[in-house]
Amino acid sequence: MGVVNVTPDSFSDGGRYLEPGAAIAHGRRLVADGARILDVGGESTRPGADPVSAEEESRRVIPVIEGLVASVNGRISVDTSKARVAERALAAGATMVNDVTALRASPEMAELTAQAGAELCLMHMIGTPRTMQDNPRYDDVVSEVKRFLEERLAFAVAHGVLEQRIILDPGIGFGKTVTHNLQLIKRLPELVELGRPVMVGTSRKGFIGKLTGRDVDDRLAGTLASNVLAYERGASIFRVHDVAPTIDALRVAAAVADTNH
Ligand code: HH2
Repeated sequence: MGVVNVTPDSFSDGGRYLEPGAAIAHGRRLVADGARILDVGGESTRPGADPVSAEEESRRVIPVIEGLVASVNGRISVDTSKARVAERALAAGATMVNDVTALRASPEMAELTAQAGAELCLMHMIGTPRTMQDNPRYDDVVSEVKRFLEERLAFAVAHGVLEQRIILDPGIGFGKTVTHNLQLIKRLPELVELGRPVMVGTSRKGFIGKLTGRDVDDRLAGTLASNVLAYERGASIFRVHDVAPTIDALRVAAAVADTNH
């Protein structure tokens, strides 16, 4: 999954693709690089980010989704927690909703997604982007994230979303310390046990910066390592900014996994 951020303030590429033409060209490039899904977002979720209105978020993402639907061969996901934005994105041709609040911000998102027959990604987060990094605590982060995702999965299914359309995501960096993120990657098989595809979004995130001492523009090697380790532990969707190198890394990891002794 390639990231298309149509925002002025995303943590790694804010402001770069705010103009629709630039965002569409970027999405087309990511698909040419091998992305099968593009995740289009109009509101940053970086720690402390300011909320955006549904009108402004739609104004950012809808023209980009329309342009990508018309010009790329791949699934289009909308990264939003707002039902009004998701509704317009689905009408414009998106076929997946990526909701970092896992339907808690807009419970009506479930029916909307169900009616459209769209895929739905449910992600774990503590609090809101404004507050999530204020001293997050867990007794056991992996069991707590697992329990949360299990409950959200049941909620979505009870509201009509087909179980086979649901993807689960531990929410790397969303209300987690470096150690929490590492535990979630290390024990990813426990989340895979829930029986749904697991997506991970480690790309360029703060924990990689803390481990390597690298600035946000220089975290590709750390990002590749985290995705290969997540792949080995059963992740199947990798949300990244740098698609071509990620595909190379995963090809090598897959070849090792598939080789005969
Ligand atoms: N991470 C970000 C945004 N959306 N969605 C899911 N499901 N999982 C993630 O890990 C995830 C996500 C943060 O990355 P980015 O979009 O680059 O930054 P920003 O939120 O600042 O726009």
